[in-house]
Amino acid sequence: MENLFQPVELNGSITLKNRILMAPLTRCMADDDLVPTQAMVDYYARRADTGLIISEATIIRPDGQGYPNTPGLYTPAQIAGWRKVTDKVHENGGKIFAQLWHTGRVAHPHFFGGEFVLAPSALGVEGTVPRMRELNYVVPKAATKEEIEELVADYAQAAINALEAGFDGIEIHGANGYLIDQFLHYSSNVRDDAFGGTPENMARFPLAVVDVIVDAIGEDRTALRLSPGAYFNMAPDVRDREVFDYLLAELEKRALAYLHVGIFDDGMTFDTLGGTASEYMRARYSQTLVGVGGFTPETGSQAVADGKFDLLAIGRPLIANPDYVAKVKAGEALTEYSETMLAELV
Ligand code: FNR
Ligand code: 8K6
Repeated sequence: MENLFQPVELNGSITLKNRILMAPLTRCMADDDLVPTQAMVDYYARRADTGLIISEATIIRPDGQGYPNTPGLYTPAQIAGWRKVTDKVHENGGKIFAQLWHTGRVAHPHFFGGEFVLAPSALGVEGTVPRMRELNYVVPKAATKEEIEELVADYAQAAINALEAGFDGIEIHGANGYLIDQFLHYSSNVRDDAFGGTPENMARFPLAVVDVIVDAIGEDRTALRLSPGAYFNMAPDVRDREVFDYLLAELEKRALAYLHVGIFDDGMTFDTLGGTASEYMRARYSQTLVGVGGFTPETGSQAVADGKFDLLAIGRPLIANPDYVAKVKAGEALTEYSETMLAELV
């Protein structure tokens, strides 16, 4: 597993001390103003021996919220709260990116006192907000061109706020059926304007977000997570693959910090992709790729050795083992994750 412990440069710029990343993990533990708490400072600080921490998904503005107590990055108090997290992580020798989030059609007006939620098209999902079973998802309002422009600008502002809060960079949450992913799939995007109908149009909003953030904070500080296989809050469509083919070719022309596979289990194969999500992305993207989803240190190390991806993100095992990196280095047994661990920040 030596290869996991070698330092690595993110596209020639930011140097990480090892190849083990903390995957973004929503914990719903921010305070009622969506400000990070002291418990969150301690939780992240304990994991600073990973090569890079990716924060839990953090909303860019109020109408992006789809879960209780998820942190934000749009008020001075939220920025100040995150500053405490990033300072401690840096003090402990770590690096941390903020994952920027808007949940689109799985946002809920309950959280922000609004009248509607925005999405590419007025197509809702069945079901209820997790942990809030009384709240049914609503049918979203199709965003107007002006609303799309505002969203792009708000992503840029959140990225600027992230740097002000001391983050080393940002990862755009373009995965798991949230707003950006909703533009990229035919089952959630039936627009007939410049943002729908063709791969180029469906990739327009995601690429506009990437480019406005690159302009604001630099490509070496900008990363993106994508779920080409629709599997969460999303129904697959055979045509989706062309959209991701186009998007990945466009991303290959840029020099982002990294691209990240958004998946819970990278053992899943998708008929629409002709294999796993990481295989599909690796075949189309030659720069720094982060793999994730069901890996152990052994299988992750092997995948890196085989060139399947360059960096390994670890999610649930890092909830169960704050000292994951030290344990793996020392060859100690890892504590097994269980969902009951989500009740508390350790
Ligand atoms: C997640 N995951 C996730 N992904 C993401 O992009 N943003 C997020 O905020 C979250 N939140 C989240 C919370 C919890 C409790 C879990 C279990 C997962 C997905 C996560 O980053 C990762 O892709 C999966 O957990 C798979 O990796 P592991 O856990 O098998 O190493
Ligand atoms: C990004 C927000 C996440 C909020 C908490 C999620 C808790 C997830 C628990 C893990 C199990 C999810 C499996 C979903 C994937 C289905 C694959 C067929």
